[in-house]
Amino acid sequence: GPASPARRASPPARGGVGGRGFNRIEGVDMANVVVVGAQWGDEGKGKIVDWLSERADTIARFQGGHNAGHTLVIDGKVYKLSLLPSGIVRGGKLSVIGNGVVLDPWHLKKEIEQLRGQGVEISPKTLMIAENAPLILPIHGELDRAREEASAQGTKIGTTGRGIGPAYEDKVGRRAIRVADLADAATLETRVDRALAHHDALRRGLGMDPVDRDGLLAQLKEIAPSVLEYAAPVWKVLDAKRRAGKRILFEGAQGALLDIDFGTYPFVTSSNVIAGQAATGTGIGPGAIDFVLGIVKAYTTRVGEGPFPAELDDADGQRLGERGHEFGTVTGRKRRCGWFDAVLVRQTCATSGVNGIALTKLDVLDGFETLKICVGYDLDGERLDHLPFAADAQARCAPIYEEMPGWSQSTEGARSWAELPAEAIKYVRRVEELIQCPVALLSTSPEREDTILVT
Ligand code: 2SA
Ligand code: MG
Repeated sequence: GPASPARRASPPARGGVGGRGFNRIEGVDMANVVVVGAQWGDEGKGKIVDWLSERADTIARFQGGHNAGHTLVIDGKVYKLSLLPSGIVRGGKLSVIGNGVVLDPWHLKKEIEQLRGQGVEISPKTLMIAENAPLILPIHGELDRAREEASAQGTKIGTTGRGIGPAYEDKVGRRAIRVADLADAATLETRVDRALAHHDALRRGLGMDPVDRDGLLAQLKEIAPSVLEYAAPVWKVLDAKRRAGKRILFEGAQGALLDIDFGTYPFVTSSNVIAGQAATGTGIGPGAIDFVLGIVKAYTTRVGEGPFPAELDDADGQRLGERGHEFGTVTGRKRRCGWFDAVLVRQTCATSGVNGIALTKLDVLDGFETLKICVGYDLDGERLDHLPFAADAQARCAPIYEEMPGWSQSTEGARSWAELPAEAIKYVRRVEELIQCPVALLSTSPEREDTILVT
């Protein structure tokens, strides 16, 4: 299998193969691949997903909403996506938004118009949206932001303010308005009334005005055709694709440490982010997933609040942020930076069943005299090899570091192992060992060609 220890024992392939394709990654070819961020998001999924999407027939989003932010650079053109699957910018692909996504119809319309303005063709043949996907309404964003503002320091989540959490709450609370509901005026009214009975009570508690029911209904009726045009039974479409042997790429957003169950709760997003969600978030069985690719940055970053044991607030952290251009694409927020935390990545590789990782932004570590890797936590004198769930314990976890010599040469743009200094190769190998998962590829710059495949 792709993760077999025997394969890892062999030395790395010499001589890069440039950007010629993923066909040389064992297990990724001929497979339905799930791409997940294995840290707190911003691991560099965009480039990898774009690369893989070229070889896929269908690209599916399965969780999150427009809180994601993928930047794609294709032939020198920059495309910014936050809701639509990355495959949309490549012709001849089907892009689907699964039921696991929370969909803001107004944002959808805006993103489609923006991409069309850049020459991207989007039609119901190239974009399908699950009829059972719940909607994000303006009231969800309002509630999200009002709660954050009302929260005392220490309890703020640092959300993107896009209404993600409140929309998922309504889904689980069985009062969401779903894509299919837009098609029938009577259903829509019933659903809106049900949702507002809840929201008006909440808003009163926060000192907000009640929702303008008729205004909301009018807005929904106006936007409905823009969504319904793309509505489809996505599970059925994917089932047919699967039977026809078409390759499906499942595109994750955020990162596994933001997972609602396995992340640093409550400082998480409101969806399951881990790989299993690719199945429930689209309506395909787990057996359809052949390979899980975890995207891992060579150090650690986090946006928003919450625990971060390996965080640096010194010159090293500053340097990682500057060299790595660590600012969010969605909100422009400065990201918190720290050393590579092998404990957390080992954990996310386990919970997502990662078969291989793509290690990104190695070049950001160029020039450090000494590098540190977090290999365990000290909790009140006891050594832990995982992050406990209890918040008080998490807060007291002190990182245990292992030091490695850095390298002075530049690895930026390296396309083969031969171009990497020995210390960089050692670093990569140590990462593999510690996370108990093979490195399937190494990305050394945002350019697609600057990638080393480990075969
Ligand atoms: P929310 O808005 O309810 O999902 O916020 C809850 C927490 O989740 C964090 N969050 C993110 N952190 C990093 N990246 C995110 N999205 C983009 C991505 C990032 C980008 O997928 O790459 O490039 O802008 C993302 N989305 C949510 C958020 O900071 C809160 O801590
Ligand atoms: Mg991002």
